[in-house]
Amino acid sequence: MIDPAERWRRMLGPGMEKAAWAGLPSFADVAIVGAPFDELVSERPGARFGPRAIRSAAPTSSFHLEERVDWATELRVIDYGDAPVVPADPVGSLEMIEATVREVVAAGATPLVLGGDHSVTEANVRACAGDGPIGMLHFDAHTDTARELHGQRRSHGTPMYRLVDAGLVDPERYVQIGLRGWWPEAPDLAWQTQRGITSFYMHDLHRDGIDSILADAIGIIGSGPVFLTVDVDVLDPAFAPGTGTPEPGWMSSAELLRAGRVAARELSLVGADVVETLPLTVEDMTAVVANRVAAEILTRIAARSRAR
Ligand SMILES: [Mn+2]
Repeated sequence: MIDPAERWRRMLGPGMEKAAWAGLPSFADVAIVGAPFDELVSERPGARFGPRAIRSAAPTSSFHLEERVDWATELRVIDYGDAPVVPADPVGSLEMIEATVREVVAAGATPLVLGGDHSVTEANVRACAGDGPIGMLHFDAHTDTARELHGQRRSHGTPMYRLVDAGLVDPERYVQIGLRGWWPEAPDLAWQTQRGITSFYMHDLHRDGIDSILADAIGIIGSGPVFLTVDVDVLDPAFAPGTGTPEPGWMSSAELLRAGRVAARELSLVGADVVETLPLTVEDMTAVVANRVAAEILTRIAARSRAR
């Protein structure tokens, strides 16, 4: 059994060592990790409550009607609990998130991280990328590739710049889907183009449809290792009102669920996250959608390992 309190003492307390019996069981295929962290948002705080809300939004069954896959019986999935974040310490908290995800990777399991604001993706990818670079499939209304936001290099608007700049994400194998709205501005977009990042805007999605866009994205990313990051603000606020920086203009829950499923089926995922869920109420609709995206990813990881 895992005792989260023990982890807090071990990772934060001076001189505290991991007990031999503690840590991640090495027999898990996938480990869920909560990253209850929102210190780096630019607008609405509250995504720290996301992991708990997504967990409590779980359906009663794990059998996928359309896929005929039961991820909970076909995969060995454990909930590894939350990373030991420290209130008001963004740098320390992100280090703790990275360290927790590293434990999962070291045990040979695939991490599925529930955020948390989007800055946690930097920690997740640092843990998953190895020597890097890896590919990335990124669903978001925003690029999150700013060099700085409000003068800050660490922000939920900068993780993708930092990951590409650090050589951990290969820009030629990095695809963004769902962009729209009012941010970022021309210089950041020029940087993206110059680095070879592929961007699909909402008008591309309207014109070509999600299946066509996904096929293009999968072709660009190829068969190498890839991290899947889903910012729920890619959904229209009509579907997911509980998020830090809502942006009207579509996409639908149906498209995102399908995208999560197809991506996890076709790509070699080394990790995934679902971020920016800011529950408005205990039974928040956004948490329900975020839970289902995570379940779609698990379903296809299960089907892939069945095929092996
Ligand atoms: Mn984002």
